[in-house]
Amino acid sequence: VTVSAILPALDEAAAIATVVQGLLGLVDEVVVADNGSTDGTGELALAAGARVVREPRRGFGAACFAGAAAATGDVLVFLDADGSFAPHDVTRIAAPVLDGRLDLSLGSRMHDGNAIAPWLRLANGTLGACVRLAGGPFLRDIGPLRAIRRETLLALDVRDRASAWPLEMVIRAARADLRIGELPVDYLPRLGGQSKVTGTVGGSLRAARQMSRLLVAEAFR
Ligand SMILES: Nc1nc2c(ncn2[C@@H]2O[C@H](COP(=O)(O)OP(=O)(O)OP(=O)(O)O)[C@@H](O)[C@H]2O)c(=O)[nH]1
Ligand SMILES: [Mg+2]
Repeated sequence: VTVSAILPALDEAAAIATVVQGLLGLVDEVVVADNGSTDGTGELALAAGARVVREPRRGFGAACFAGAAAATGDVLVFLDADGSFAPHDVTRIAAPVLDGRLDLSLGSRMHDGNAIAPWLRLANGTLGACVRLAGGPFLRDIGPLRAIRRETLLALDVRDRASAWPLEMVIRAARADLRIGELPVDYLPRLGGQSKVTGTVGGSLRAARQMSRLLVAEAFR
């Protein structure tokens, strides 16, 4: 069984080489899905030993999907490209999928020791409750670090190509009665560069709007 790490990346030149190098010995393939970076992220990733897939269509989900489509591994592990996750947690999150205990393994950032903004905590608590209402397990976080078999993911047919991609994956997995579990993971400050999503007001509002829209659509499905 082979594992591909997938890193959606938009202008992460300050972090990408370190993140790629930290993963190279741990997984079979590191795929960087470069979402139109203009700061040399793609070139740096290639030089660091990653496979680089270019996805011109903007959006977190578009990049994740392009990475998944191009990956050759049986199991895919998604994580942010900014250095906010530790390589040892990538191994820990992949393990339950590799040994067949879970279909979707999630990293939860919501535990003591991690600096989580109160509103991020609130937002993820709310999303966890929504997943519960959709028939899934109780989750403390809907975070980006997660592992799933490639075949399983493609069969879920996740449609969102922006910030609701991670939430939609979890809701579809719950609806399909897949085994979903979460483990606490470290959440580190980004290694450098600029925040695009929850570190900015505009990015947070955009993500919140996209996720609310998805939840409404799913409620009527
Ligand atoms: N492909 C793609 N990736 C994105 C986009 N926006 C953010 N990303 C990537 O998604 C990951 C998460 O984005 P961040 O900007 O780190 O958002 P965040 O983790 O909520 O905010 P920070 O606290 O600043 O790290 C990073 O790897 C980004 O490079 C986008 O539109 N397209
Ligand atoms: Mg980040």
